[in-house]
Amino acid sequence: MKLNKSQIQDQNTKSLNSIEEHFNFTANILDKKGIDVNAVIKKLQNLKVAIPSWALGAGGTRFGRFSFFGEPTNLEQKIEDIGVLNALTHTAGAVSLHIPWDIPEDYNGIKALANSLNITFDAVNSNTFQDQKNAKHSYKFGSLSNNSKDIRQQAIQHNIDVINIGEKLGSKSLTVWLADGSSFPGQNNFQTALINTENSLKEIYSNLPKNWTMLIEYKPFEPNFYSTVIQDWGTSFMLANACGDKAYSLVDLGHHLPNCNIEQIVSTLMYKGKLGGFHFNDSKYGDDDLTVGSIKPYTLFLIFNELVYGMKNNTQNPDLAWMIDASHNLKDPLEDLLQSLEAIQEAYAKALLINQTELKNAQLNNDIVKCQEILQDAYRTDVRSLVAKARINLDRAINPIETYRALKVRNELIKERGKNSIATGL
Ligand SMILES: [Mn+2]
Repeated sequence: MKLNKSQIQDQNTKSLNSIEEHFNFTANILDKKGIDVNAVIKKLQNLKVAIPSWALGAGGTRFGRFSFFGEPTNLEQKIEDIGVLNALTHTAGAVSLHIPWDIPEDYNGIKALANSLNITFDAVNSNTFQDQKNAKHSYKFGSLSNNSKDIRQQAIQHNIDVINIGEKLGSKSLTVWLADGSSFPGQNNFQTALINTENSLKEIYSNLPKNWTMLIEYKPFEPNFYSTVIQDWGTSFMLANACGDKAYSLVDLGHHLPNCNIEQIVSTLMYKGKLGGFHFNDSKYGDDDLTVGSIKPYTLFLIFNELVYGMKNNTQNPDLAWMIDASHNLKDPLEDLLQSLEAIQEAYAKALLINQTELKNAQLNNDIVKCQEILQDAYRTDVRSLVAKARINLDRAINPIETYRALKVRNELIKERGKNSIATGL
């Protein structure tokens, strides 16, 4: 299934006049506030968010998995699905592969397909949280932290294999999320597990190609429920520093304990030049992997405020690898991803409206009320027409979900793939 420009433009004609009216109204107000609206739109146009290969089919919970009609059954179909998202939004121009779920069989074919849909290969993700088919050793009691040298070596080698796969596709970074930890007090020696992990990561790091980076995720709990070896940003930061200049921390929004101030973590890591990647999702209780912005949109905005500040002021921090890391149990995954992309663009746009000079002055004057007014004035602005304008400028859909539905994309996918197709993944 491939969408072409004329199909999208046909749909756009229905709402073009009203969106232009809406845009002119908003742009006029922002203009009077001294905001360069075109610069904001340019930034929105340039944002590229990677779609993870595991988010295109139905995701499972600990209790069950309800598959979705027309799921992609192979890597080619997953990339075609991202092509649909990209045709509608222009924001979904990258894929992040999970190995071994998505090992390409035909590298040239996959590269040519991605290229034809303007999709690049973002970070590759290793997996040592599951046992692989025919593996000699089990990761039941850990991988990079395992007490057994042979098991650690198998996990290290897997990460090196993932780097090699990524290199053939043009990826430039490896993301490591480690599920290692313990579920009961006394099960693990914390220091031994940490030392083993640090040494394993250093060995993987020494195998990184010259222009690659390594992104280290953290998470406080799950699948282990008592301790996780890399449980917080501090541990990730410490390990990244121990590895070297090409290692960075990766913030996943769902990987924090409730009420954690994620925006402050983002700020600190950017100041230290160590924020390498970002995984978007939303959650209420734990690592729920829900649609971006569906539960805590104001928090998302505050995080974007720090990201925008850091991208401007922290030249010591590299360009960020943006990715959606979500799972879909109930919604059509493509519709959910469109909602997430929209939420990211909206939060980014609102953060770009914050008058940083005024905010700085208010902070220096300890004018707390004014500080809040400045933030909330930006947050309360309806930026939907700006986000739509960014898409119109690139021949993309004014309303991606409406267009997706009007063009009956899911029906077409079911016709192509059948009702009982199942995507690889958990
Ligand atoms: Mn993640």
